[in-house]
Amino acid sequence: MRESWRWFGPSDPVTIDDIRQTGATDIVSALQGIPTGEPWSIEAIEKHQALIERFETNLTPLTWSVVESIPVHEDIKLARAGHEQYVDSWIASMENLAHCGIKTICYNFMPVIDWTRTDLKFKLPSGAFALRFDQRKFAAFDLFILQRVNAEIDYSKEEIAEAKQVFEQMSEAERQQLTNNIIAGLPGKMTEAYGIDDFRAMLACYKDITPAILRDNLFSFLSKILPRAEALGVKLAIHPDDPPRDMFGLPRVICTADDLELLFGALPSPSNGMTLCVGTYGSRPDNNLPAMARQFGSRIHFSHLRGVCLDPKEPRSFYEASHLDSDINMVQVIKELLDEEKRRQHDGLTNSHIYIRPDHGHQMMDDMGKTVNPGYSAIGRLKGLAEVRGVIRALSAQNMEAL
Ligand code: DNO
Repeated sequence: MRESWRWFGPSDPVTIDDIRQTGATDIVSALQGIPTGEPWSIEAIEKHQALIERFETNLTPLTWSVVESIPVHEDIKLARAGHEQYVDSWIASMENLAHCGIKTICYNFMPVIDWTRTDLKFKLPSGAFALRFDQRKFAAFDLFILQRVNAEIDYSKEEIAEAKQVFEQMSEAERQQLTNNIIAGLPGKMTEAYGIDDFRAMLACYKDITPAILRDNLFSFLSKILPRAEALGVKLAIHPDDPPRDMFGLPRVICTADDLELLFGALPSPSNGMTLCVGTYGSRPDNNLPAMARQFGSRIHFSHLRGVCLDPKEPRSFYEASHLDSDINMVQVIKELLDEEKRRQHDGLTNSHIYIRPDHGHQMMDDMGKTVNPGYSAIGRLKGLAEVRGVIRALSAQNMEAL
């Protein structure tokens, strides 16, 4: 298992020297300043790499090993005329990254929006803040702030009444905050930030795109990039749709084990892999995470370790819990990943390790007064990493004894 840590570049309040102290060995990063659809040049990649891999004797080295993410242009998702130029750019970025030795690439295929939360400061009983997705607030936004055309079709009468009540109880500032959280974006998102009119216009572009069409467009994109990825030894790791279900009438096609079976069945290339985002898949009660880790073991190149607690009364709502204390059996998930690594070693595979990172953490202690990237403050992630590291060490020691 290789412990990695996401770094958002020089503007990230958590610096590379801070990260060095966490004990993580690998960095997950991206060139976020480059507009979607433009290729990442070797020069730009090397410049970023030099910030991370700065060599100084007596300093523990860090390596930029995983890209999260190369964004996929909306024209590719829509298979619009002329989208091939964006596929070529994506391939060029991948080739240039491989040239610089970076061969694990996370990406996603969520239309219009990336990961979505309604609350960025949900207060836990401990006093720390967590990220939360509240289905009722989401519905209030969709129906009464965005006023999406035909949105009512997606909700029951009771849900609409409840959302109305939520909307009416919100202050103007709270409505604005909710709007920003949902459409202006969270750190690391791979889609544009929108104003409300642009957002409506983007949603309209997808009005005739069914899940089957979006899936075809994903498969067609992959059929163009996988042969090159395979030749370069690049491992692609698709990130699930977060939350894992259709939203705003937009189709989302990487949400469940069935979706993954379709993906790997259609395109069995060994480069066609996944990010096991435990928290994302785990925000659906019908996803069994340890079982998925086992079933798709050989496809997992990267894993976000994080847990969620679902609201028992409304299982589409959840908050991000402590890494080991959530609705998901994290110890069992980690055990499955370690077993997969053992299988790879047994089969003589050179790249047997799986990159893991503590995905999100609570905003706590000293970080509470600081400006942080929501979900990406230092102390909460450090706690998460330390907890999962303990599990990894304990399980690995047990494995050694069993030999
Ligand atoms: C959130 C992340 C997402 C993810 C992208 C992957 O914390 O999991 O931003 O990086 O969706 O492409």
